[in-house]
Amino acid sequence: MGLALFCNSGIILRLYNLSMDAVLSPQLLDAMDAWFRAANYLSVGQIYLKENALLRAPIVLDHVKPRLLGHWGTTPGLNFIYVHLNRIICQYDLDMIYITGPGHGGPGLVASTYLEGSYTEFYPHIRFDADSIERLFRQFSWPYGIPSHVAPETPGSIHEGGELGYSLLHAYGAAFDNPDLVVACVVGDGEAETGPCAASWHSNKFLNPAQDGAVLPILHLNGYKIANPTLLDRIPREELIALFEGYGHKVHFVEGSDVMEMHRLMASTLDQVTAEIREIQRQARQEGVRTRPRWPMIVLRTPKGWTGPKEIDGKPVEGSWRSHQVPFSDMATKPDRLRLLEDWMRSYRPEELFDERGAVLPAIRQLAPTGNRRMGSNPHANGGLLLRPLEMPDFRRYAVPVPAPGAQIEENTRVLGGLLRDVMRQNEANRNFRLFGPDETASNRLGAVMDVTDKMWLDDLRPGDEHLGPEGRVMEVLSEHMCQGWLEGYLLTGRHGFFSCYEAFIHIIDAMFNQHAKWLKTTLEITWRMPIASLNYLLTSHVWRQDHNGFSHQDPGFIDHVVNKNADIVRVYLPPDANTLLAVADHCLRSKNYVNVIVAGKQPNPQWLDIDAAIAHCAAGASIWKWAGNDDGDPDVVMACCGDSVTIETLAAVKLLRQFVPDLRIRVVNVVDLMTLQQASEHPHGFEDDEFDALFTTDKPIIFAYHGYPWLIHRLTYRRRNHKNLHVRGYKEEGTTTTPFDMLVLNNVDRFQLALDVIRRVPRMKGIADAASQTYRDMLRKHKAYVSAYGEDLPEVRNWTWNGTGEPSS
Ligand SMILES: Cc1ncc(C[n+]2csc(CCOP(=O)(O)OP(=O)(O)O)c2C)c(N)n1
Ligand SMILES: [Mg+2]
Repeated sequence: MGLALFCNSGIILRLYNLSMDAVLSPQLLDAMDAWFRAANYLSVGQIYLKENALLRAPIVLDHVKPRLLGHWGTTPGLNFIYVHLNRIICQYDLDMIYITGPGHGGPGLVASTYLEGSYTEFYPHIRFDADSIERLFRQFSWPYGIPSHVAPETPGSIHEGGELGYSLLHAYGAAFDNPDLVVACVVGDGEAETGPCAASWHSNKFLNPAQDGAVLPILHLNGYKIANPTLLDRIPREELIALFEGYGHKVHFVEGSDVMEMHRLMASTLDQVTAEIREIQRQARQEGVRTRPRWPMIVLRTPKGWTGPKEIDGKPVEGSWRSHQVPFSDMATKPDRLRLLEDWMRSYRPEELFDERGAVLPAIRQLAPTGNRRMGSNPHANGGLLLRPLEMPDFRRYAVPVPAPGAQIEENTRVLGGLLRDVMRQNEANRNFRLFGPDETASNRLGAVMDVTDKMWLDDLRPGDEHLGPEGRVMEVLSEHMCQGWLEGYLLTGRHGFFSCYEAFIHIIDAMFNQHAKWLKTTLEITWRMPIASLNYLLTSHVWRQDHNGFSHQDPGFIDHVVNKNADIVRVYLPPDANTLLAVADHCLRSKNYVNVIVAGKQPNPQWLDIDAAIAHCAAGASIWKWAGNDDGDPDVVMACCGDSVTIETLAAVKLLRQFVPDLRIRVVNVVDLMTLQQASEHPHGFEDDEFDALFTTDKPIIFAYHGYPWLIHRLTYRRRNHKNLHVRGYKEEGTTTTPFDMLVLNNVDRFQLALDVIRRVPRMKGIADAASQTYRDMLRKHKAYVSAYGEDLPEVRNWTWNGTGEPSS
């Protein structure tokens, strides 16, 4: 029969159906091994060669890339797994995607997606001929070519694997609500030492076998990282088994270095784990079994750099950390290495893999599944293709009535909870929306969602447990990494989500945010990558209202971190009240390809804008609150505010000033969309200079009360005409467990300080500056004495209102 056995032909299916021992017929075994050799050949070629791709001549220095870049060590293992997954996809008609934690094995994924034909469909200039293979080699790790990792450019990838640790999380995120999907996930044994990866094994407790897909973790125990052995390779076997059984898995070992033997072992093991996955799903789906299953996983132990050079200069390379990147270089000074490279590449017997023209032999290519079953073409790995917009209720329905500014008190995030509850309800049938949070959904006042869904929970329930259940769409686990990673995987496969988190602790995922933002930025330039839903953060329990916790919980710096990223990707909103929060959240949930950061408190807060005014304000991004000021178009001072707590403070300062210096003309500007402050040339939301000047003037003092670190406002506005008159107050790392107002005092952003700032900066107020300073010092003394004695703020602070008339009064 030879190699001409095609994956989807009846012949091969009959062949597959033989008994376990004969799972790989000699012919199939040979064909799969040929694929493995071809993938390895193409991987080495990408790392080393820019010419003579098919070794039609002996390798000379000119054929070799001047800079040898890439990672060989992990690659043969990834190639080996790929061809075996192809076999089970064909055999069992699986809908499968492949996530590779050691994404530095990029050449392997490029090679395999090339062999299966999907690469050429995305990149038509890379065809099946010798010139194309040369182009394929040359472009790898080459300026303006392709990156060395499994980056967005790589077909079939939702996981670049550059920053290690998140593969399993992405895999589970992809599997949620995708009942027919199997996500094969390679976890590097080095990657497995990272904190996020260590936590992520618990993800199996959140996978409902009835309604979610399956994840097949494959721990790639190649024994080494860059320069060291790995812990999991060196611990005793019983400990390794106990560890993963302890995480709830059934462990299958595939171990060895004899390639043919390993093919047989891997094939029979994959048959077995596929049967186990199917049985778990059958029991859950047909018999209604609701207990948490023991999902299978594979431990694949192969030498690092398998099939590569055994030794260089008397030192082991295969089976050693020395194979991690490029096993040998310095070809210019050590010409014998050209022979080494040639011998290595010829060991894959290219003459058996490519025809005269350089086309990969059909017998190899046809081992691949067809169409969207190819892992490089699976639409789940290009999630925008599957994205359907959320069904959104009209957010105006949740609006808080605001008869007059300040007349009403609400907890802003609780109002948002109503909207999220109905987003959850309206999309229940589509199963494409989930809420993520580290144990804080209720604490963050979003508990209304629990009226329509539970928190996902598969394990034991005890009396007193509330809102826990296996169908729950609220994902709570005390790991910000897990929330973030799941959500990314969920979004990347074409669904929607919302992540609420304490403001200070979102920093835990700074690095994960970085990677997601980089991924999104890159996809903007890849025409075949369809836009996905935005990653939406609600940061609450924020710096100014950490009443229970104190200094450790006070950190508004995530915003500073976020604005470093590409302006096409990041958006930051600080809605001052519930109606603006509703308008912002509605916008974010409908948006695509952004990271939206919303900062909003959960404590009782005066409401400023009715829903129509809120919509107009959010559409503008920043505007003059005429009802709060008295400038008549010609202010003495601009009092700007951005953030809910500091907006209250600004208005309180305005009230004081209007009482004590009634002829002072004050303009109040509120900023809800932080990025309006930046130049239009720098951010799509940035105001043109004229727009900015129309709010902030070109020459009047601006006292800007900002929610976070004050330097950020300077950073965003340093090129504005009136920057020289900008004075920013914000959080300056002074904090503790104290009263809400004392927090503002400690950071000099309290109403008295703001009022004093105004008096000091408006030239014609000079005459009263000394008296005002004295009054300020007296007030602070009174405040400090009171909070020390009574443990709460002064009555006039606690009971402060704007008076609900829009007009300040004493
Ligand atoms: C979070 C993180 N820390 C460090 C690195 C640098 N790094 C790249 S590869 C690697 C070793 C990875 O070892 P392993 O996961 O075992 O992969 P493999 O052996 O398959 O190459 C390290 C430390 C990284 N990419 N990400
Ligand atoms: Mg390793």
